[in-house]
Amino acid sequence: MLRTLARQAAATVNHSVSSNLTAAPPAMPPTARSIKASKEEVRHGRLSERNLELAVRHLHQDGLVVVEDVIEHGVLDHLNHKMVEDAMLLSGRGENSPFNYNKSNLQQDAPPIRRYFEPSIFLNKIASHITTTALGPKPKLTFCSGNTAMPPSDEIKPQRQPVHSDADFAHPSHPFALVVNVPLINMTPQNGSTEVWLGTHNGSGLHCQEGAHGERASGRIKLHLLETRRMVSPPIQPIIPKGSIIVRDLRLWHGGMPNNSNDVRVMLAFIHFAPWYRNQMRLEFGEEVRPVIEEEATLDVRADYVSEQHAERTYLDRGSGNSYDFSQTP
Ligand SMILES: O=C(O)CCC(=O)C(=O)O
Ligand SMILES: [Fe+2]
Repeated sequence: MLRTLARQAAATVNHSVSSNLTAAPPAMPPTARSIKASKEEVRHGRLSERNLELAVRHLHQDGLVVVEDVIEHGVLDHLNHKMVEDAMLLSGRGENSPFNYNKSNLQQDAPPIRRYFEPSIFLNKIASHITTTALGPKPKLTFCSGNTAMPPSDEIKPQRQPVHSDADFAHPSHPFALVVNVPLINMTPQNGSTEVWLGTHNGSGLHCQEGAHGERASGRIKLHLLETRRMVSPPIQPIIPKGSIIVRDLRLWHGGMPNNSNDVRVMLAFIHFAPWYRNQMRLEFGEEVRPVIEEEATLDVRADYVSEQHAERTYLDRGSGNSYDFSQTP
């Protein structure tokens, strides 16, 4: 009986995926939709009603939207300088580096101390305007990290990740989490712009995946589904100008790509979970970050504080993507 119910449930979900998969092929290759924020919008930390409508529409339809001209370049450069140094250090740990799927893609946290905690990056208001509109007021911020695509070196041969969903656990079939990505430099196919499979958030779930959470290669999308989906809407590697934010549905199929440039490509990743979603992770920051976070009214930031020295000493030992738990309590 239970088995039958489970099969029926799977069939229901599969139906929406397959209708998604068998739609007529588009005349044009898909493109990531982007919006340009005006100076006014950035100053007020809010998009106009028209741009906000576009942002939520693209998120709904494609599972991804880019907003350009949101973050000032100087603050990105300051953080990038430090994170590139850190990336070299982490990468030097080889087998013990916090890599996701392969050693050319590292899980990398930003230094969680006041000197690098720039609110326009970590608590970006345009990003929150979009996520609060899509998910409801006060999304929980419980994940604050980054993905670094390493360039070729004697030790590192850049490799692509398998196409996967970061939602590698049983999850709701309606939007529950949005990833805010902030690349610290221009992101292009040459330096490993993330491959994205637009529209795959709808109807996706565990039934599309192989590799359970906790395995090194978890959340991989089944190959036959990729082949079918490719006929409808092939994957793309968008060009994302520095200063942009990307908002992506956590369920979207995607994969880190080889970085064949000479530059380390750091892309920060923050997850805004819907206010009703009972994710239990917590962030850790140095004590001097506390006043900045306590002023934050739009997001529900779940954080603990330690001395700045302790934060600085320990943040590079936090582990790879699999040490995080994006699921919710019952
Ligand atoms: O680095 C990227 O472009 C994406 C990395 C990623 O998706 C992951 O590690 O889960
Ligand atoms: Fe991922």
